[in-house]
Amino acid sequence: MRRIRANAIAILTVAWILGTFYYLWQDKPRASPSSASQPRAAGVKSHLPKSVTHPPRGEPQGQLLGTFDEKAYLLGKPLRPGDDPYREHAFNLQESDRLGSERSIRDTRHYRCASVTFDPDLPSTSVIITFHNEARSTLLRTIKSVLVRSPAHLIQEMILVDDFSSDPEDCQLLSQIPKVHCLRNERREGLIRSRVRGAGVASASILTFLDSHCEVNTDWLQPMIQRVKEDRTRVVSPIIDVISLDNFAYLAASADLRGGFDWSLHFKWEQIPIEQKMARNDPTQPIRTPVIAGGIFVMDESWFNHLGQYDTQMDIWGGENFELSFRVWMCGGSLEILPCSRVGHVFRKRHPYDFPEGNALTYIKNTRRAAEVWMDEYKQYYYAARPSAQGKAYGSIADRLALRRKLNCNSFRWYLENVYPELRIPEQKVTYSLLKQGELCLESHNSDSLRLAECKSGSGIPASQKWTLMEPQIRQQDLCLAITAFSSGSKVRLEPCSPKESRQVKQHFLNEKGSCSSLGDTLSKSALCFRTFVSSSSFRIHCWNL
Ligand code: LR7
Ligand code: MN
Repeated sequence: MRRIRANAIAILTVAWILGTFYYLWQDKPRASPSSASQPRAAGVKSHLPKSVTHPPRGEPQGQLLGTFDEKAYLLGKPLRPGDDPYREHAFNLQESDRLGSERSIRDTRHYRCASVTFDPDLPSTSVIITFHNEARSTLLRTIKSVLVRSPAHLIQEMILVDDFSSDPEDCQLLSQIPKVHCLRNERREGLIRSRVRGAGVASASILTFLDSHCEVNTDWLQPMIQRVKEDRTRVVSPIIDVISLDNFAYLAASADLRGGFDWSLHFKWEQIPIEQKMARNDPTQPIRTPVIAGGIFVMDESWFNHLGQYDTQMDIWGGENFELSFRVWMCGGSLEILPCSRVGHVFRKRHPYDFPEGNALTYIKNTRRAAEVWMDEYKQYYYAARPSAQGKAYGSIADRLALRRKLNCNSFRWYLENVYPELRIPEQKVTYSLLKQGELCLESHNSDSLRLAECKSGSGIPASQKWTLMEPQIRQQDLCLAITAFSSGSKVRLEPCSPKESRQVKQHFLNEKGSCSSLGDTLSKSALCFRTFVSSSSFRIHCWNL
């Protein structure tokens, strides 16, 4: 009996010593934060717990990767001595390779997140990662971090979409990892069509999108799946931590930010409005966001399909996050950032890949499509902020307009009033126009009919002769010029403005033969001269059929 008790004490003592050593080893300081000036890095905050994330205890590491030969994969593409480590990927490849495929990172969540609980029966997700010429070490770390830091039963599969990278093996070899599938595009498609392709083969009821150079943090997945399970119309993102592109240090991002934009459709992180910040007494609560950054989010699969996936005529990179964000909000859903979910991302200063149509033109095409389909009359501010977009090709948007009609979505004005009231609307220029035919001017009569009357000038111009060009309509207060039918010679009348009414689009009135390039031109009988006063002394002239 005494011997048994002595043995038990000895075993307990050894276990205690080993435990202490493990604790001390686990808690040793990590690499110091980089000096890279990342916009969102808030530095390591004092309230953050000191713990670091580790693989779940007892998970056999060998089994996670199956037959996949990690060393051979990474050594297959070494950085050659003397090569610029930033050249190919716009981050320090040498540092990334040196780190290996897995490392401990600081748990950057607010400490209260650790006690949040989740439903025991959360549904599983398909993780979709598209990439074009991603570095092997960052891609593998993205995948491994998901496998190691997610409850295994929540990861149904990981779908890699290789967007025509130079080396097909970058992707193919990874499909030896259990749950990992690899699809390869036959030609470069860009991230938007690639994601739609990946989503098309996903078998789980929830989709999770990730960039190809991420590292997910402790319990990143459960908060997002929980919110989407409760309400499928929520589209949720984590807080996106910063992985230094120079030394790959993992830095906590501020938890007080949301996604915003300016009128040129340039994404930016911005402070949560002060009233909302004051009202936040629980740091684990979701943050409503007008737009998401775009790369890292979780969305119900049936909701993704119902809402029209993505605009697949957008190319390569850019703009799809606005299109998705406007669509989600305006068609009955919501966007949130969940502070208890953290995912690191390597932010870069340039694109390391080529754009077949050029970077600027591609961004313009994509954002123009988003503006034309979703921004109604407010797209004029987009064009004012990005004049170079005018006249650039953007393809047909008929399908997306039909989708918007089918889904019966709210107007952009609704979005501005209800979701993003902080976005300042540029001051309306008091520009008005006269619609002139010969010596006569178009004027409204008895509020809804039109006639030609003697032109007034200066301060004597009556409201009935003042017209405003609010792309794509010509307005007088809430009434718009409209053709009555789509045949030539159709009458023009005044009717209530409707952003969805294609008979009100100004292009219908355009007289292609009319030439009124200067003020003194004699106009044909059927042409109207539309003078837009840019300032008191200069104006532009357009021609129209009446
Ligand atoms: O032709 C391409 N094909 C691709 O598959 C070009 C890119 N890609 C892949 C690429 O390998 C990467 O995995 O698409 C992903 C995004 O491209 P990045 O990482 O070069 O760009 P980014 O980090 O600037 O991307 C942000 O903006 C994009 C706009 O189209 C997308 O929405 C990205 O998903 C988005 N990334 C994030 O939101 C992560 C957080 C960064 C921020 C802000
Ligand atoms: Mn990225």
